[in-house]
Amino acid sequence: MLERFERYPLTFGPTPIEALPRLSEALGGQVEIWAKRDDCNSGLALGGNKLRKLEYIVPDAIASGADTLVSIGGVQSNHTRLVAAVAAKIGMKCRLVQESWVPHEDAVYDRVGNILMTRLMGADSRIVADGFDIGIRRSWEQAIEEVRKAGGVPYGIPAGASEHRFGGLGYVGFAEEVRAQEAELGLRFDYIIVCVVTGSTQAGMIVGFKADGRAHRVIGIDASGTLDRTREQVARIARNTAELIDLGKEIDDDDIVINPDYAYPAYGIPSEETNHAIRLAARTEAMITDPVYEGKSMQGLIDLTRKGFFAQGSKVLYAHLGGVPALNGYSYTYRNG
Ligand code: 5PA
Repeated sequence: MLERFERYPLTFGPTPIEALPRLSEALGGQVEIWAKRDDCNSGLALGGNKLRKLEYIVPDAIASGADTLVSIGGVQSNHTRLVAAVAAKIGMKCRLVQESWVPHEDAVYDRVGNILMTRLMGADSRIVADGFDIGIRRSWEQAIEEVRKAGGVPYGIPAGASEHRFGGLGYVGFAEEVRAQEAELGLRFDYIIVCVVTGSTQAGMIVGFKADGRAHRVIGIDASGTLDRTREQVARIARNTAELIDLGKEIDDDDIVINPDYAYPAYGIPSEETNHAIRLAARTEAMITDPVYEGKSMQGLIDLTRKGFFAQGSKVLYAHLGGVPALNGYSYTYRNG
């Protein structure tokens, strides 16, 4: 479905799918839990889901004649870390707006993890006071303007690369990759669990799995806490992406499944249950998840399994999208494990 789109390789290739037998057992052993390890997808600054998206955006950035990538996220944004990585790798400059998305107090929050790596890679990263919002931001538009005024040639990449017209393509590719791996493994997954915030990861998967009738089996676990906006953004990106690739099928409202039950108390703040989920995945499978994104989708996976949401014998694929560096900003929370 993606042959006619140019891709600039930033990843190692298809990511591994592995069984999680000890986690499955800890949750009752009635459901088979597997993980697709997009957290291990690249040698660029620890990798993660953004690189799949950026592979389809970089050719356009290079063709535009730009010399500076301009993007936006929170202080501990994984996305801005990976835009900084890509800029370093392709020899461009990088200007980042880091908004104060998370009302979180930790002495080293703005010095460790993602932002530390971002600075190491030479990005011009500036923290601003604005709060959480997944949409197109004034501060980002201003940064683009500033680069231009200073004589640079900016290329703008919005939050999570989601509102970019090619932002959904990477995760269409994920679905194609899963289908090929299913053929090799001789199985078929009944559900895919994915964390959703700015939307293009889930939107791409919905389009990719629509092709084999499984769009509604992609269960988005909201971590934004702003469900209506996220849902609207996922729907719009999915429909635009379906049109872009000539899918030949309409994305229906029923294809978009987002569960809002695990985003509490707020974006970037883990609940007790999130922390329990992070510990369980770590102690059964040594699979590390973070308090902002994957810990919440892990919480959803655990709770839905325990509640019997997945029929006995189901095979559930947890998409691990990365995000571990942010854990360092929560060192006090996990000081005793
Ligand atoms: C992010 C996003 P989407 O934004 O595509 O819905 O993906 C959600 C998501 N898991 C899931 C991890 C590890 C993520 O980093 N991160 C954002 C960031 O700035 O890092 C875009 C919000």
